[in-house]
Amino acid sequence: MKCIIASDFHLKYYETEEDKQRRNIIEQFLTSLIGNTDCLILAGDIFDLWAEWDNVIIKQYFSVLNIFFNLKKAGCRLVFLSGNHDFWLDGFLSENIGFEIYQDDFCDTINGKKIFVSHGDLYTKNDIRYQIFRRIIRTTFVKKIFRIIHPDISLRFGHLMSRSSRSRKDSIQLIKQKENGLIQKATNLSINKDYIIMGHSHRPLKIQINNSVYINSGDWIKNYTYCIINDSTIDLLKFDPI
Ligand SMILES: [Mn+2]
Repeated sequence: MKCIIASDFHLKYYETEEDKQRRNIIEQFLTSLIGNTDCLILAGDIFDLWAEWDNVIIKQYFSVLNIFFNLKKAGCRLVFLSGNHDFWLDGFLSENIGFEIYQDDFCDTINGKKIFVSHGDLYTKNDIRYQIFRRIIRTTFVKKIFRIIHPDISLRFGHLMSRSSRSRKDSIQLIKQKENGLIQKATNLSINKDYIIMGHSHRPLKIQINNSVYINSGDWIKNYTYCIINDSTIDLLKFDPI
């Protein structure tokens, strides 16, 4: 059984030329999986922002959503874990495309190996303020407020929010601290999991912890990396576009 795990595409709805090129590479990658992949697990921050209304989805995501739909039609199991950018999921991905949706963690046994997948934002550090913020922003109440406003206006606002959070450059020390939080979580899990996979740090990594393997799936802004489970092996690979 072939299982692919990827995270942090950060697909945008207001695209620069660079974003378009990135999306082309991501679409090439996803298309290459159709018909030869049994399971695709998306481990968060696939969309730079996800929102949907009773009758509306974001049209700029159409081409990628179409590839997911074709993957599903070709018999691929689809799993979607929310990240810290795409959590207001309201049924489109599950009902119209066929994703299984998970808000925090995903555990399963694949090829006889116990796997744990999570985006990672919950585990970067012991940050109570973030955990409270995370809980509040995911409530139906906040989601409804965002949805009351016309999509063209609320999405512009969402774009500004996402841009300002990105322009806040984290220091090397903070990045290291985040990465260490993920490794710490992986170490705790290594007692009863074979493969532990997370994203969020945007820094691809594969290390052995006790008898387990911890992989960080990296990102599709700089690294274009993904994780593959084939038979009884796990690997971290880089996608080479044509
Ligand atoms: Mn993230």
